Amino acid sequence: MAERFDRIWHNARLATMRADRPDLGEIERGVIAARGGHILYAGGAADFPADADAIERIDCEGRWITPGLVDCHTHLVYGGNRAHEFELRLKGASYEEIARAGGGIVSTVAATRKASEAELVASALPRLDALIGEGVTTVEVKSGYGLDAETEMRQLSAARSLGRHRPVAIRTSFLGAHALPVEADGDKDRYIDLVCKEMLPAVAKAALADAVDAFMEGIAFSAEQTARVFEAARVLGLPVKLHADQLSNLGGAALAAKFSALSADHLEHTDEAGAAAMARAGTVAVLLPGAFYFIRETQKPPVEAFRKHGVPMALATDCNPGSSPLTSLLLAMNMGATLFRMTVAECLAGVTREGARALGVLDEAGTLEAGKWCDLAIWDIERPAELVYRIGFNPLHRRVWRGK
Ligand code: DI6
Ligand code: FE
Repeated sequence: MAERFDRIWHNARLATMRADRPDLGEIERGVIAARGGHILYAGGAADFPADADAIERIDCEGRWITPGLVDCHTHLVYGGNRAHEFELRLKGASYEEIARAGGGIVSTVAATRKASEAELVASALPRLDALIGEGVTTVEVKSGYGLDAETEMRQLSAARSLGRHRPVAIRTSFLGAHALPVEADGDKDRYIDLVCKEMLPAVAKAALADAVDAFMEGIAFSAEQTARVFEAARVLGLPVKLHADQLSNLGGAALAAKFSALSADHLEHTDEAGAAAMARAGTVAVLLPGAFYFIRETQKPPVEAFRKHGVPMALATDCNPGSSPLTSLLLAMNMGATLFRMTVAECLAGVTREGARALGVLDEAGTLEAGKWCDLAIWDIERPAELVYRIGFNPLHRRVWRGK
């Protein structure tokens, strides 16, 4: 007996992004069939029954379909903004100077602590809508602007509730080790104790985080302090990620690899040994060209070493008020290509398959394959390179989340 589908998209060109196919895994005459929010078939029209039964059949008129995009690194939920710091930077101050002078992350912490959960949600929604408007269907959101248990949990809870306000999958990361709060009085070790012994267990108990992140940097935390956070995460069974080697090389990539991190992110100052360690551990390199651009970094991440060692590369917005006020994953792709010389295939994989891998959700998202969620982006383009090539133009025709 023939099965009945909820929806069939036909007359489409597919960029399946399947890892077992070359380039984009393109299918020229493609069909996607879904039921219950999942893809049941994504492949050539020739291998799909022309008379298949469906509640709705959608003629894509030759448009391209990619997997729904994945923004695997954002700080979408925060209070206030830092336009004023931007002005200071235009007068000559550097990102690190502002941070050391008590601005930077801790100024966003003050604004976030003052905001209610409803206010945090309300201010994040326009940013989320900008991402969604470009075909994003999965977004990672970090805490890290609370730096006390109560505010970190409020931030994570606001992040989770974004997924109830909009049709989008939200993954959360606890980033208590993002910066030292003012009340810690310069004592980083004691604050890390608090992160490991109080904040993280409370976050885990409330099931508010899917992963644990840290900022390992001169202006943030050391390798030893980061390792303590990762040990605590391991005890609680939570996967880890790391802001690594963004402003200097403290060996962040290697440390992330040592803890089998899902991803190491930024990586401008990573060396080849770090890349090799990541390859062995299967840790994804999440490249964030928006931050590179916005803080006018000149050291580029070692893309050639990642290629040589076979490190999967993802691309994300790093949307945050200080170093990357970016809410366009399409622009992040253009920057990945223009600034880091990533290829079109690498950029597209970076915002789909590899973004999903960096979140540990590759079994349910990131490619057009039977069994995964039916999250699609349907584009008014002639060739996939247009998604990377244009600047400030959005060719999204339709977005589908879980089959709708
Ligand atoms: N690296 C970054 O680029 C962001 N956080 C981090 O650890 C910056 C966050 C901010 O400046 O508010
Ligand atoms: Fe970040």
